[in-house]
Amino acid sequence: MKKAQKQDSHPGTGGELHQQTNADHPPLTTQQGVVISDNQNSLRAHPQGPTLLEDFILREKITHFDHERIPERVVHARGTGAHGFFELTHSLEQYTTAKVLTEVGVKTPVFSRISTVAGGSGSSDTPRDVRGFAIKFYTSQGNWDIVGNNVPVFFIQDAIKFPDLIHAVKMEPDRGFPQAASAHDTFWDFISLTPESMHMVMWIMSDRTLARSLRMIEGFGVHSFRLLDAAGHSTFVKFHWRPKLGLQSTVWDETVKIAGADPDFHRRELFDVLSAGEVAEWEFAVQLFTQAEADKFPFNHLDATKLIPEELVPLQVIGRLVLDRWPDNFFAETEQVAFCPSHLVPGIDFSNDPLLQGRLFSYLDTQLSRLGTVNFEQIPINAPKCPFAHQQRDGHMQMAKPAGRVAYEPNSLSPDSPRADRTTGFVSVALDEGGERGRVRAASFADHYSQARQFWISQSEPEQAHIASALVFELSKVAHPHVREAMVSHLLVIDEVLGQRVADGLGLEELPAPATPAQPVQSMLPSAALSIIGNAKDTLEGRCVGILVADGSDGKTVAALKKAVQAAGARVKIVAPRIGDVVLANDKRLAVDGQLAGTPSVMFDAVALVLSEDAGKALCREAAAVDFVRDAFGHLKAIAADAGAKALLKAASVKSDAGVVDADDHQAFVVAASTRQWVREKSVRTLA
Ligand code: HDE
Repeated sequence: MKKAQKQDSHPGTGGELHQQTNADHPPLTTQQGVVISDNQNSLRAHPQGPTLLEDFILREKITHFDHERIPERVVHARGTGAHGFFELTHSLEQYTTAKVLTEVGVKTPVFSRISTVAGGSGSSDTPRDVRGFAIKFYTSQGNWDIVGNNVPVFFIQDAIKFPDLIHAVKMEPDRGFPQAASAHDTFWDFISLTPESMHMVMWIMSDRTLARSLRMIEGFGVHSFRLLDAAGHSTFVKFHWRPKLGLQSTVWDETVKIAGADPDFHRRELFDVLSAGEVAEWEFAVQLFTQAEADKFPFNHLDATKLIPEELVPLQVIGRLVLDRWPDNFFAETEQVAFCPSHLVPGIDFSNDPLLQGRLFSYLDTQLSRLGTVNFEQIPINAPKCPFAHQQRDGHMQMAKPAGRVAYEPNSLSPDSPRADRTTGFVSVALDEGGERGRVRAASFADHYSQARQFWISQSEPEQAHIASALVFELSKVAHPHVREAMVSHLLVIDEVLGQRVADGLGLEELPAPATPAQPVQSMLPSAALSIIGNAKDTLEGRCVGILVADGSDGKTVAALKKAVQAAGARVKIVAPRIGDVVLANDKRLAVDGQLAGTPSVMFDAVALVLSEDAGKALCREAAAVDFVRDAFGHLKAIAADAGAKALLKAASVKSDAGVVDADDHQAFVVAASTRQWVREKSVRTLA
């Protein structure tokens, strides 16, 4: 029989340890290919004796284990990756020779890694943090990496400040904490002394940094790049990608609880949906503009603390980015993937953004220390998928076997050795860079507050309250009063009301004087693209609904709710006081996906409570059940409840509103669950 396994007792084990052998399994070998006879016992002088140094099998296994870890990324250490493709739907041939941007219909394979910035690789998925969003396009002309973020601007204007920024946000060096959190003195000290970061501060204090799902964030290349046509003419370009499921964030209290309930919340969801055959999808767009147009912008587009409002340069959708396959091996792919903004293909070029210019050096340098060898490009996840040939040789971990005696160019000894090609090769834009050198910054980089104000005035009322409250939360963790005050003086310049609200939240008795901007703050119109709520989709697609049941629940109600929710594109999980099955009122059994105490409602976008009267009453004495309902209400989620669940609603102090519906009214539940109940918020928490 195929599955039959023979159990051997082993000499020296007294028979209490058993090794399973199976004729269908391949033999276990050493790295040298020698078949191992016993993988449970090391070689010993006698049953009570010492282990022998001679045991090369033990030494090989443990030596390899000892070296399993590589340095984690200096920043962006925690990340999640997936394979997929980029499909061009609209050609940019008028602007570029890059085939990836001109060959409509071609699906270019990609690998993308989405990461947090501040925490170590073992930190949780959901701190308040910018998300790195890097994409490696394996194009037919070589690898092209967009190493972007989920926020379109950055903290600083010049790469020389990056180590200071990261040192300030990471755990403080004397104490080794906090992990993955910006709410501490050194971060806000640095920020309060860096006015150029004010625009970014607005973004990170907004709910943009509290992503509900990696499938519900935007992506931005941040810097301006150039597209080059065959004649060498260049057009500036900014890259954007927007989630098909719409933007969605969690509320702060929910975010904090998710970190405890499931530190792998984001990666688990992506794993689950990709494994179930769903995909993550973004529409991929560009903003294109010329130097002449850029000269008229009221800011410098080479300054990465600025975005180009969509009202000024509209987005053109040119394709779609789809992630559809989880990697086979996390370490080999997600950990070893090495992104470098310097990886470009012909037809695309850099701009003079001083932040980008510094990055062009940093990434290759950091990969050398992280992956340990110049040959990291040969690791399968990093190698191009198009033909490549060069004269680079040797180095640690050379995996290839380049043949022949010629490893140089020009040569006359090898007629088929590779040669440079002027017609298809990479060309840089021809620019006159005349000017006076120096450690300088353009005067046009000096306006630090206008776009911060534009961001603030573009937010809806609940979003403004979240930003003000996030600032109060973060600054209340700062022990130095002068740092808190310095931040309030910046906020007063961004918007007086914002500054006042944060000052009130911090209990400042006297308002500090507003900071003095280097340039007058420009008056700007709100931009619709900047609000999350304004860009959320009222949909249940891609979301997850939890149904709380217990023994005696009505099976028909559960089945009908499940059907309606699934028809709206969401997943359903059954939660019950214990794992296994519950016995429904009709004596049928229903499989349970999550045990109540380990599956709080923060895991879901909306919840339904289907309980018998007895179970409803019994659960009123169960803190996990009361919290399940109270949190769903407090996190502004829709709640469907049947008659038996009414007692639990009461125990959780749930007040009736548009988001609390009858379990039989599926239509009302789907509508309410497709959004958050923003109007409820004022009744459940005090915001700044
Ligand atoms: Fe990075 N950044 N960065 N960065 N960055 C790294 O490279 C750096 C910046 C971004 O999933 C490092 O492999 C400098 C902006 C992402 O593997 C390092 C500056 C943006 C990732 C590095 C910046 C990013 C990194 C650390 C200031 C958005 C993760 C480990 C000039 C446009 C990629 C590594 C992945 C990673 C340097 C600023 C995005 C040290 C010097 C702006 C998505 O090379």
